[in-house]
Amino acid sequence: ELLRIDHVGIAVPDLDEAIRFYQENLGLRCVHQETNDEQGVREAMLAVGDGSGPRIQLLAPARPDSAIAKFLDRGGPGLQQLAYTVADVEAAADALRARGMRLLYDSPKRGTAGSRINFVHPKDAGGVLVELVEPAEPVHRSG
Ligand code: CMX
Repeated sequence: ELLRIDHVGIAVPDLDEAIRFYQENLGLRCVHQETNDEQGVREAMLAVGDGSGPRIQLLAPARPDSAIAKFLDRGGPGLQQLAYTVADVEAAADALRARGMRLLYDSPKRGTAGSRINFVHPKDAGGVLVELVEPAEPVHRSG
């Protein structure tokens, strides 16, 4: 069950430059930054407006063999993924597998801020890389 949009991920070549661009030109606010070694990314989460809605995630490659480096090599910067919040990433992945979609990982990996994540292959989701995010904090279903 997909509860809401968690974030939209945008691949960028230079994280600091992209944060500056979004802050100065679009008025977004950087609320979190980290490096995820397993995913090979440097990333930032940006809040829009009052911050209650989905975030914009900026993703820059931390190594040349990473998924983001490959994405940038292929088509340059741009929208890379659409991420949904789920309460239980294993259950959500199982449900999508049962509907014939390929999940990229057999078991969840670590995402932003201690979340647990998996992805649907873009070829099985209409050309969109779909991420499932189970936040570290339990999810409130009412929002
Ligand atoms: N969105 C849409 N389509 C995509 C895509 C994307 N982000 N990435 C690749 N594709 C398409 C390619 O254009 C290609 O299509 P064609 O065959 O028509 O040319 C096809 O998918 C390639 O598929 P592939 O060879 O199986 O896979 P790639 O080596 O290109 O890698 C993917 C794609 C999705 C498997 C890889 O990017 C991946 O493992 N992603 C998950 C991890 C990730 O994205 N990490 C960074 C974010 C970390 C985070 O969110 O915390």
